[in-house]
Amino acid sequence: MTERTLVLIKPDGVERGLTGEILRRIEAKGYTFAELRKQQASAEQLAAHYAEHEGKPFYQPLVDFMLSGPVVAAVVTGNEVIKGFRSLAGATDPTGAAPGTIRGDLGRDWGEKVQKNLVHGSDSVESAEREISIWFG
Ligand code: RTP
Ligand code: MG
Repeated sequence: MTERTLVLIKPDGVERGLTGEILRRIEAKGYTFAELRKQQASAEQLAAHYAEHEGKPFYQPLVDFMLSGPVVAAVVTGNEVIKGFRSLAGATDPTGAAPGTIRGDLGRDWGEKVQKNLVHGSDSVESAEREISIWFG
């Protein structure tokens, strides 16, 4: 089924010059960019985006990290793209993420309070619609 998902290239990915490499992998997989925009996230956007994590120990370090530089936000479309992009991204912890994935090939654990794992992808149809409205209105 054709779906859309919200992908973020997090500040570590933009800062390390990996935007092109990450977008290339998504496009090479056969997905399409319906929207694509580099932007500085606002505190309000991040509070909404990460509401499910409020109260967890990594919440404030995560928000601070996401505010530390620009992100690239994209609406990506394709058949089963929600699951497919998370498969491309790999496991949350870049140290354990499988080689061949974005996090496995390009990410590592920096020993910091939050996992700087390069990308975000929505985890369900409901999350995708909610997150797309946060980032693209
Ligand atoms: P995402 O939402 O970014 O696509 O990643 P995910 O589903 O794999 O991970 P999730 O559990 O939703 O966590 C959101 C983001 O919080 C950071 N995190 N750091 N213990 C830690 O250091 C830790 N745990 C989570 C990561 O940036 C993760 O992607
Ligand atoms: Mg998540």
